[in-house]
Amino acid sequence: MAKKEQSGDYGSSSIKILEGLEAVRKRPGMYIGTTSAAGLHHLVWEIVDNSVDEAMAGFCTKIKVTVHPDNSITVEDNGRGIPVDKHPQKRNMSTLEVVLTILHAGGKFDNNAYKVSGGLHGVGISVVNALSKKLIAQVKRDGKIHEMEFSRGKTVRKMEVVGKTKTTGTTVTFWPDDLIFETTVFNYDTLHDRLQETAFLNRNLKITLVDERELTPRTSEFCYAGGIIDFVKFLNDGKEVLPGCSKPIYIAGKSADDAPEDQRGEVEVAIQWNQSYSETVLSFANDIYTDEGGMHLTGFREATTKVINDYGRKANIIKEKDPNLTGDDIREGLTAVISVKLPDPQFEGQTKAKLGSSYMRALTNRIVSQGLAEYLEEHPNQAKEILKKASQAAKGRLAAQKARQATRRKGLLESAALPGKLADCSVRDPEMTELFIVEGDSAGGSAKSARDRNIQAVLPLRGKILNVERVQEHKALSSDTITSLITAIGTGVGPEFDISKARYHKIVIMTDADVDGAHIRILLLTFFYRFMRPLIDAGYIYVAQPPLYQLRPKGRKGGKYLYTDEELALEVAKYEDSSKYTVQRYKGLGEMDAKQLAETTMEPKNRILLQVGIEDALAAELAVSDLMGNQVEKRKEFIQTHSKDVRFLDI
Ligand code: 28F
Repeated sequence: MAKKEQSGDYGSSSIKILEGLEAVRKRPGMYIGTTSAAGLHHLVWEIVDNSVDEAMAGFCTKIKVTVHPDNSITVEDNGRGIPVDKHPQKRNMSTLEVVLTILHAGGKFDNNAYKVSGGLHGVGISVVNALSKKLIAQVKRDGKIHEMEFSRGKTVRKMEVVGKTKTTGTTVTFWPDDLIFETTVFNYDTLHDRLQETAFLNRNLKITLVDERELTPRTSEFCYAGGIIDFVKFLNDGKEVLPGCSKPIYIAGKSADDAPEDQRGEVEVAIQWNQSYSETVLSFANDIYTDEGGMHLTGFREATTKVINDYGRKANIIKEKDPNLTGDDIREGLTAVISVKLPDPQFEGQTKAKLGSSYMRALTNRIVSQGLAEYLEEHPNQAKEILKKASQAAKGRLAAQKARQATRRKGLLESAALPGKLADCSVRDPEMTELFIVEGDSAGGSAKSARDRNIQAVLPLRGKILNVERVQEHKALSSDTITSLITAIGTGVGPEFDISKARYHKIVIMTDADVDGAHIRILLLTFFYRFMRPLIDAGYIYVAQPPLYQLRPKGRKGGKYLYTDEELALEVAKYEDSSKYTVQRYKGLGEMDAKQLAETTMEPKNRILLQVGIEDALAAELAVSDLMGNQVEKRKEFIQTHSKDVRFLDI
């Protein structure tokens, strides 16, 4: 017979609750992915997603996120307020306490609303509670203000009424636990970009972000009456759209009303082509960015390719004898946002960012086909522009095929001759070998003499490399620099890319520490991101860290190498005055002699390489298509270099 639950005593359910939250604290990565900055920000997404669920259910119109000076965060919504009555299943606990202390207790609010789930699919507020050294929840409901306080998931203050109110809503303030997180400092841009995206995906929802950490608080407000139409306009901001196509195409639909629960869904899509050559199609399922696409994206692609080819043939723009336009031709220059909502989405893929619910393929296909066909019929001028753009893309594709064949042929003809500039290494096993990409011949010279010629190859690049984001593929393939990179790396590009053919498993970008070097690094990263993305995902791409300074004590030869301004400040602080030392600032790799370059930047035993990874796929996608497009002035490092500062100690 189950022991009678006494409130306050440690009945079985309280122990279970503690075990649940202990499990979260023992393996936080299982619930929020990492305990790095990304995991820290997941805490915010979990809380905000609950408010968004309340908005989707139709009861919340405003969400406010405040970063306080101590890096605690408050999220406040004007929804109904988490119920405070006794929970139906857990008799001696309020629903509020259940939601805050029992894993996955959020549950679906009512079955006709969709539950937005956070990046890791809705682990719920209780996880945030477990990973916060303090959390205060406040509910305004039934004219009263109710409050509870927790520490690391444990209740420190039972629910009490602390005041009266005429409004309703839920407010959660939490202090991330520095025993758990590598960093507890929130990043304004990360919060800004994600909250803006959430506002785009939930039209008319007003989201405010306030950062109190500066003397004058910094506020951003997002509210988009156009929803994903405004999202596409934002993505195309600064880009030239097709003539007469200033208004994105908007298509929306849902499953039949009598569809069974496991076949229900809503689809909305906004589409607008620009004159660029790259495609930016962002797909979401229940507001989760599906970086690996899935059934909704497949349905979208099938529909657009078929409808545009059918229209082209019917309007005799595509001639009888012409082959069909391919999906790539049609999507060149396409910016689109696909947002689907479904009751119980199935996610797949290694980062669980691929929609597996197979019925969404047909549903998305049906809705987009119908909507796009109608649009083309009603807008013949825009239809002509879209077909024209796609036909130009087809010509470019055929030219790229020829250029790739030429690259291959050139390679074959000159017996796979490697680019003249490449100083290759003698070891053939790619697991062991490294390719250093350096800018210009002077750095190339010192790198060639500094390297270990058994396992280290050097490819000097002359001058700026082409910004591949802004040209068609065949143009990129006609640049010597790009083709020398492709030939040296050996994997091929685009459809022929084969990572097993990589000639090195470490490809190190070693550019000067100045603005020019940063620019070359960005262009190289754009090239790898657009043409050899699997190399980044596999962790083959690195950035070398040459020293910025050498501090030499007076009258002594040699000295200490310093890699950051902070390191310099710490070293200088050790001297009572500056007459006791000199500092050399390295502006370019060419200023170091071979020995210095070897021991500071190239020798595996004590160099520092930063591995390049895509920590936030959406941020990288937006950055590349936005920053690397024709907005020349907005250049900034876009792919997260894991500042692991991992010294590769070759054991
Ligand atoms: C700052 C974070 O968490 N807002 C929330 C609600 C509203 C309801 C609710 C939440 C447990 C399983 C029902 C109110 N009235 N902001 C938030 N607002 N949870 S979380 O219910 C959760 C219960 O289902 C709510 C009527 N129905 C639902």
